Amino acid sequence: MDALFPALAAGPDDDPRPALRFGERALSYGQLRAAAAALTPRLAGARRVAVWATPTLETAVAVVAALHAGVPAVPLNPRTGPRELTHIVTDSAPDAVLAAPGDELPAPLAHLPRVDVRPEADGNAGRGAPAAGPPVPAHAEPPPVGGAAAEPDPSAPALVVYTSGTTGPPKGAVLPRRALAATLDAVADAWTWTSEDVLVHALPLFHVHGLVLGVLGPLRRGGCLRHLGGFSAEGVARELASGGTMLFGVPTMYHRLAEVLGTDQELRKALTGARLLVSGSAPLPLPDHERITAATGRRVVERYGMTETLMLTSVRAGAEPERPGSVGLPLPGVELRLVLDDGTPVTARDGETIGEVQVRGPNLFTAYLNRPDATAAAFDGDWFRTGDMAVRDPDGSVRLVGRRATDLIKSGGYKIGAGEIENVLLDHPGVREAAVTGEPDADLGERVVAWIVPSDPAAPPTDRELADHVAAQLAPHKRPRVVRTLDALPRNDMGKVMKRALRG
Ligand code: MCA
Ligand code: AMP
Repeated sequence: MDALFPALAAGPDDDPRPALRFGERALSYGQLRAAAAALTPRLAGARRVAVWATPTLETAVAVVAALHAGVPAVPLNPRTGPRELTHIVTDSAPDAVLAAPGDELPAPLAHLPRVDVRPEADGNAGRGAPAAGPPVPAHAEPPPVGGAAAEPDPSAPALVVYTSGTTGPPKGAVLPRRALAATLDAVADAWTWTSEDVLVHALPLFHVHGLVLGVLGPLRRGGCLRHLGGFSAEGVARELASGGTMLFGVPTMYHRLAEVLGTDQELRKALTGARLLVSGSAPLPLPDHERITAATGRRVVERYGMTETLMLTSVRAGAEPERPGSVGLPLPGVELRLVLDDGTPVTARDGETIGEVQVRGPNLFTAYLNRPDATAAAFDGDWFRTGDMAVRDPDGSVRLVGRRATDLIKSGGYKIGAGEIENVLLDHPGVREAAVTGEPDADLGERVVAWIVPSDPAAPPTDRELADHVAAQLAPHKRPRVVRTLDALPRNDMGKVMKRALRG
């Protein structure tokens, strides 16, 4: 724990600065240390724990406590439907679920022992009361109750984060402690991120962007996080105008800010005054870049990463990228190459030759949980294949130009597999055939489009019915935004659906 969060070990108990603030609720470093320490004895020896990852203080405390106990945490999207949740819980087999008291947990979690997380438990004014309740079932010899867990090995798993692939259900990327430390130090170097920084964001806490960069990042620096609970331009303006120094967001959020900047004086002032605006998870379109720069004089810094690799490249704070659309240079410690289809590495930095991005470094995941086949397929020797296609400019910076797989959709910054949605649509009695594609969308980057052949052409299911069906089984961000009905799907001689022929 000390190795991951030196400030949490060293912070004086009476340092009044908040480490974490969610709305009106805040914890200082001393209080966070006490809250995590109160939970640790209950987790010690568990093989894995799930965290009901609402955008709250409880989630941050739960993850810090799990890291303290040396127990890998599996963050769960609280809006995940039963089908996907059952898969994740069966696959990751957690020994317990950590949640805020009073949060109602759905049926797929009902069999798990529950650990209530109480950040402000009585007496936690820097001391911490032991959490009530029995310890969760142990798989390893726990350390003595109340004793500090020994610092786990840097290669030990810290988090298991589920991420969608082209087909089948999401896979759990096992992220070692070393990867968290390496990526957070690398971006700190690129962004001159220090303990003085106050990060503002509204990202969900069940993905790398919001959880690793957005919560563990400030804690590793000894700085501060202010989480908005939910995204709004008003919240961003308020927090940046009152001490926030950095903003993290997905392009959809920056797009929504750009939409209102012209008329929102407060927001314009707040963004102008921020030290650093960082976008990632998907490409930030040039018109949004330009609108923000025109209104504030600030350039949004783009960085590129992946659940499996954490952060790979970034434009450095204060640097002017050579070409628009650049995601910057490989971060310290990251080795990055482009590879042609025939396996030849690209040596030219001509801004033209397109190859697949392959990477290696201390920032990488170790495996997909329970999926040695998928893990092996993801690597070319010891290079991880990202599936992203890019060119390199003469200064070495990377520009992403597309993805190898057409069956992966990025909507609102979420990665969505076409296959998982197709399988759910096919479960609907009104659907005979289904294919899912992504279409450009000014707000979401891409929107999910479902092409269906109805079982009964005279009475096709409504768009709303299908969207609700997917939202309920998987998660709301996976629901189709557009449904198109066809007599038959276009197929090639092999019977494979020709998705490139499906255009609106
Ligand atoms: C509408 N809604 C529905 C339905 N229709 N709910 C259920 N069933 C339906 N049929 C609801 C939505 O749930 C939501 O409710 C509201 O209508 C609006 O939905 P939406 O259009 O999706 O917009 P949004 O909810 O405002 O979301 C935009 C967002 C979000 C805030 C930008 O997409 C987001 O948080 N994205 C972040 C993704 C992210 O963190 N990605 C990182 C992974 P309600 O208003 O109640 O919510 S990538 C990563 O980690 C790598 C490492 C990287 O590089 O970063
Ligand atoms: P995820 O699997 O959700 O972690 O998403 C990772 C993917 O998001 C990458 O493989 C890229 O395709 C995409 N991505 C992340 N950051 C950027 C960025 N700054 N620009 C373009 N695409 C990005």
